[in-house]
Amino acid sequence: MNKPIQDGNWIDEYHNGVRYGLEAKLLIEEQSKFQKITVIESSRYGKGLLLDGCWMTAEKQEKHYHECLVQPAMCSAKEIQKVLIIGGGDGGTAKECLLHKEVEQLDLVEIDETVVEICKKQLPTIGGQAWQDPRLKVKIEDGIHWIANASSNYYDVIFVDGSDPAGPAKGLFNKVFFENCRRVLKPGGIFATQSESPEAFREIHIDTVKILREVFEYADPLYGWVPMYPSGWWSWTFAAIDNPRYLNPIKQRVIQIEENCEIWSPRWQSGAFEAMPAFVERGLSK
Ligand code: SPD
Repeated sequence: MNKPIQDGNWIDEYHNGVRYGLEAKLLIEEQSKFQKITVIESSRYGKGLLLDGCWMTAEKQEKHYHECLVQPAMCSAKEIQKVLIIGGGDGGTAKECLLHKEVEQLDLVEIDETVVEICKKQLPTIGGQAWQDPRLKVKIEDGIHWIANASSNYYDVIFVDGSDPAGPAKGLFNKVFFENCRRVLKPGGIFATQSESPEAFREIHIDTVKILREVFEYADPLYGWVPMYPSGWWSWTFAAIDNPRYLNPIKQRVIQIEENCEIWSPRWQSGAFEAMPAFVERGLSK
């Protein structure tokens, strides 16, 4: 992480001796208070964002990631009036949540104001109409401190849409943080977090699922693909208190949003929850 990312016409994320790259032009490189923010333009995936040299999103990739984080939770939680996003400064997670008309309050707590400003200007299609939606309230604060002080049993759904566990996102993978999320979640609610790649971040992935299983009564990872991320093989983990309701999308909610989805569908989701690789299954049972 944090190595130079430009090599001729290529922009790469370096991770454990492998380069994950796109043929692209560098548009912006800015050091914020927290991290290096890079915006590029590629012919394959359109404009994209990197934080500290790691791929975050791109115009023609974002649905691969955001739908898989958001729709299993939003289509299955008992209620979805009050929703919280920690991170998610590009607006993609908010856009997916706001497809649901039942949402009344969507709070987005992002540590880095510069990420929000740059994404609104340079990558406006990722957040789309979410930035103008009165249900969305953006709070520029450290999500880890914020959740520690939030009221108990308040949100129906909580999303953690952070970057990799280094720099400002490191604390988004620890037990105390997850315990606070559980406390703030209503009993019929669903917690969802990106849980890294089972290939490129094997230990982090397994540890994240294990910790979530200690903190919540139910927690299960779902596997999909975000081709621009290290290895392309990605995971999101869902957790709940009263029952593993994230496994069962509610038909009426699905009908409202399915036309907007490129990847997610109830059929895709049931396969993706079943797709746990054998080494993860073994790792979780140790
Ligand atoms: N290595 C990529 C991890 C990125 C997770 N978050 C992406 C932010 C998209 N909203």
